[in-house]
Amino acid sequence: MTRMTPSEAFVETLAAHGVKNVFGIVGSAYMDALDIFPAAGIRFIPTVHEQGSAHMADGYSRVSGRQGVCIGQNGPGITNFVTAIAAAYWAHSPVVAITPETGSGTIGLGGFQETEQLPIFSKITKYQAHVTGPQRMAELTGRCFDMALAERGPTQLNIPRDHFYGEVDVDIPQPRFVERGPGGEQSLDDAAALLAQAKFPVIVSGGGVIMSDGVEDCVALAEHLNAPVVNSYLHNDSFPAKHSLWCGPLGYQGSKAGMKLIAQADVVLALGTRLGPFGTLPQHGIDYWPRKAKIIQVDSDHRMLGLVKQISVGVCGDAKAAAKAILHRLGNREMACRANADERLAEIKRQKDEWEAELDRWTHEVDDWSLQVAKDSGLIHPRQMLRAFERALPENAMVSTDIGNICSVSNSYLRFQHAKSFFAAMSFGNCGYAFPTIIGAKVAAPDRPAVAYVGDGAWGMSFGEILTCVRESIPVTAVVFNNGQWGAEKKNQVDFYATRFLGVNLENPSFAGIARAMGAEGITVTELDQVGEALQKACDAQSQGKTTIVEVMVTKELGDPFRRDALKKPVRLLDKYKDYTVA
Ligand SMILES: Cc1ncc(C[n+]2csc(CCOP(=O)(O)OP(=O)(O)O)c2C)c(N)n1
Ligand SMILES: [Mg+2]
Repeated sequence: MTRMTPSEAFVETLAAHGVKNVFGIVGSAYMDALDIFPAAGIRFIPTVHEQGSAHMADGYSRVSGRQGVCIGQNGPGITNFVTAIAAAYWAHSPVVAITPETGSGTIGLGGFQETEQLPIFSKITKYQAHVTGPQRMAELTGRCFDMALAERGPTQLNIPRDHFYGEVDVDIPQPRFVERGPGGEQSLDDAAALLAQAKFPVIVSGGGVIMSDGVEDCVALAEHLNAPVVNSYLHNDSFPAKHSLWCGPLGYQGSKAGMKLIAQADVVLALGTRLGPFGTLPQHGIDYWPRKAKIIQVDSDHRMLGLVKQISVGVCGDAKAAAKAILHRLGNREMACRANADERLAEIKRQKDEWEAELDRWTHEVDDWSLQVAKDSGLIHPRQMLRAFERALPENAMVSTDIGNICSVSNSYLRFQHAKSFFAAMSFGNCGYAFPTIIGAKVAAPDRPAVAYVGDGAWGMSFGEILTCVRESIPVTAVVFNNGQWGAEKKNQVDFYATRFLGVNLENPSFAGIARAMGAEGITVTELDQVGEALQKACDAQSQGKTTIVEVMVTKELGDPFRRDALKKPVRLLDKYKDYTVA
């Protein structure tokens, strides 16, 4: 054991766990530890808002596969983390939120910046540690790091601020990696038996495939089965889009080809996916989930097995290891799907060609309201812009997307060749996710082009972090779709509230102008043929350390809504409100 201060024990444990970057805003609560970050080889990246810090930690972790770290001042600095930690929870991101707390000697007296910090995060973390005294600083710091990776989600390290001071004798804990296996023998045998009999097997490749670095194994298994592969919702980078078996994402604004193919499945292998409810709802009017098919679900969290969809076989295992083990079991076995392989391959091609042709034709929305607002606007349709950006994106780009109508529609147009390239706001669905997340991703992968897609409403929530890009030389590109509205919510007022618009129209300044005033580059795109050059210029500028905001002016038309399933036509019983029904 070595004698050191608890601050030293804390910082040494961060270093032992490979921490190179910590996102946060300074605060007296942990300044004693912060002071020695540089000597431990840790870069402190100050942000504009703690929500940004935690999203950056999320983006960092999603690219690197390592823990992302954020820290802030007790009380308000920590409550500012909440939304982003909830987002990281649903993205399965191993974020360690370090939350210095009010001093242990005065807690409960209602002093300065005091709130109980553990209950707030109890439902959005996988593990919480409270440092009960200086002696346990190193141990619990190490445990939070190990737990974040092992449990695939955020953990909280809560440290009463007085515990940074003093002297302790400690051994610095080294990282403990938990090796995951493929799952139980019996369930893997059962899975292989079902696949061997399948006449129309389909694979759903989920986030677990990405997190386990299992894409190659998923490809090998798909090729053995000649099975179409669909991406689970917002995991478009879980299978290479150029592969002939790739059929695109399920879920909101996903691929009709993928949906029509999975609808024909007699056996589905759901690999590394919890089959989240939002990602498997009917879309484009297609109720594609094959209720009669046998479902094999592989997830490393046993609580996800059979949670949302009925399954025939549940494998509690790592997606990569399970794919390997299943392929090994299929080895030289007789496969029912061999007999009709040519037909199925032809069907895959037919469905994909049809969907691509439809996307090519589908340049604008065709509902009455959309046609009306787009008619004389002189602006470009969002779908056309999205198609143009799809073509212009560099192949190794990382893309984050926000929550909004245009960002959601982009799901049809985002294709990736490599895993760890797509960072959508996942099931928590908070506006303001994409921009700080791509900043964190860029810190983890500085050589890759980093692009965020953001709606103008969500941009208002998050553009402050341009200052972080400029001050800290973290060059990224944000594509801001300016339609002058909180479009996704406006769509509900179009569909359900007889176009009684309330709180959805936005008066915007020039976002390109604001970017320039903040020290970044700003480009305004009004024409389709400007997209390629603007994105190229913005990505090139990243190699010169410059952040660029590409503001894209588009019509107000709106694609299908998120939640038709969750809204009802308004009913009013009181006279006073009788006009507030459907026109
Ligand atoms: C933090 C947060 N607040 C509110 C919402 C509800 N919401 C979902 S989409 C949306 C509109 C997004 O507007 P914008 O970013 O302009 O994108 P657009 O829909 O216009 O493409 C809103 C307000 C949310 N998801 N997250
Ligand atoms: Mg908008």
